[in-house]
Amino acid sequence: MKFYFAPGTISVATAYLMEDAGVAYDPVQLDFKAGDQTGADYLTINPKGRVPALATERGVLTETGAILEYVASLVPDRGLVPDDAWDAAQMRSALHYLASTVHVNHAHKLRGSRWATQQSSFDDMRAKVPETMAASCHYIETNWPLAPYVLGESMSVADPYLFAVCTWLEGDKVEIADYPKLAAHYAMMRDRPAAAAIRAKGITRS
Ligand SMILES: N[C@@H](CCC(=O)N[C@@H](CS)C(=O)NCC(=O)O)C(=O)O
Repeated sequence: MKFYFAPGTISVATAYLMEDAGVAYDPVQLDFKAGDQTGADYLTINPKGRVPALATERGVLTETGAILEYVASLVPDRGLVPDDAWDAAQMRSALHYLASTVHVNHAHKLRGSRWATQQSSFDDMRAKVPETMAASCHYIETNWPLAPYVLGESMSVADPYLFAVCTWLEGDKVEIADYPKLAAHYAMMRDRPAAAAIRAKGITRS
C-alpha cells in the first residue's frame, strides 16, 4: 500500500501503527513547503489536500481514525480495536477527541488561514495554542486511564494517535512533564521499535 505522509504530521500515527503491527507499506513523502499537498497530482489521490492518505487495493482511505481502524483490521489477532462495544466506543471517543479538538487546537499555530484572513487573527490564534493544548493535556491526564495504554491494559489504535499528538507538544510550548501519566505514555511509545523505525524513515524526529 502506498502511504502518503509528511514528516511530523498526524501521518505519524498511521506509520507508527503499520510498523508496530507489521503491516507493509510504501511511504511516499510530500513536501509541504513546495505545496505538494495541493498540487494537481496529489489532489487526484486526496482531494482534501491533506495527509495521511493510504492507497489500499480497494481505494484511497483518508482520515486518521478511519485509516487506523482499517490497519487494525488487517491484523485481527492484535486486538487493536476492542471486541467489547463499550470499550470500542471509549476508544473511538478518544480518537474523535484527538481529531476534532486536540488536532484542531494545534492547527491554529500554523494554519490560521483556514479560519481567518488577517495577520492579527493568525497571531491571536497562534498565541492561544499553548493554552488550548495544555487544557487538552490536562483533560487527558485526568480522564483517560493511561495505565499504561489509553484504554488501560491493552494497546489500541488510540495509542499511536496519542503518540503522534504528543510529538507536537514541545513545539506547542507545553511541558509534558507537567502531566506524569501522559509523559509516561509518550516515553513508553517512544521506546517501542515502531518509533525507531519511523524515525529511521524520516517520518518523525521524536
Ligand atoms: N482529519 C484529518 C486531518 C489531516 C490534516 O489536517 N493533516 C495536516 C497535517 S497534520 C495536513 O495535511 N495539512 C496540510 C495543509 O493544511 O496544507 C486526519 O485526521 O487525517
